[in-house]
Amino acid sequence: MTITLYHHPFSRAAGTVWALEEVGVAYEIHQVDMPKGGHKTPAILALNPMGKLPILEDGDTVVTEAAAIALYLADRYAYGTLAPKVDTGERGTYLRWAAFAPAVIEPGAMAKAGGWEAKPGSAGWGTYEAMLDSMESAIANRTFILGETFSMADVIFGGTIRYMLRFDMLEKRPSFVAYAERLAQRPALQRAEARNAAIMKELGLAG
Ligand SMILES: N[C@@H](CCC(=O)N[C@@H](CS)C(=O)NCC(=O)O)C(=O)O
Repeated sequence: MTITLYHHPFSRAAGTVWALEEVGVAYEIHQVDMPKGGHKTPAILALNPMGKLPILEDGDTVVTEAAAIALYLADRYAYGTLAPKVDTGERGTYLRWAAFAPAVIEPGAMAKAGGWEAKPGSAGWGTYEAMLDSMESAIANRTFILGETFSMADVIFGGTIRYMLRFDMLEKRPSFVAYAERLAQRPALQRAEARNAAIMKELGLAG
């Protein structure tokens, strides 16, 4: 079975390369020409009607949503290592913070940047301060979300923090910066960054 990632280096698919490198399976990268609208072609829309990347194909299985792809890969190919087993207490913590990234951090940061008016009690992302404090509680006094054990939740939650720090979309709290520095030591992340950089070079894109 072939695993194919539909990718463009300026999309969230760049983070999915990290997830793939962590699980250590063989995969192919299919470049989608986003600047030319390649993500809105009938072939891509048939896989993801949103016309968005990343998209992962694993044999006949199609998964979209960066967080869902990472969770899928961990369950399928690194169950019990990068994904805690379902009968462990860690599983709840793992899912909690993996879901927090796309459900709270992404819209919460967008709301802050865009000055969106929304009732904190109704909007799933609540207030910006509560969001930051919650994020801090997930990683304070620990190396990774599960303590000393690295998991796919760190790729999802930590990947979001890394991206937002890099593009000044998040307050640079010392715990966030230190966590991002710990993640940068992961060999799989370094391989993913090298692969994304090589693709950018191939496509003539500046980093
Ligand atoms: N909720 C999706 C968001 C995916 C997304 O917005 N991808 C962007 C690139 S990072 C995209 O494909 N944008 C092109 C478009 O919407 O036209 C996920 O987490 O995977």
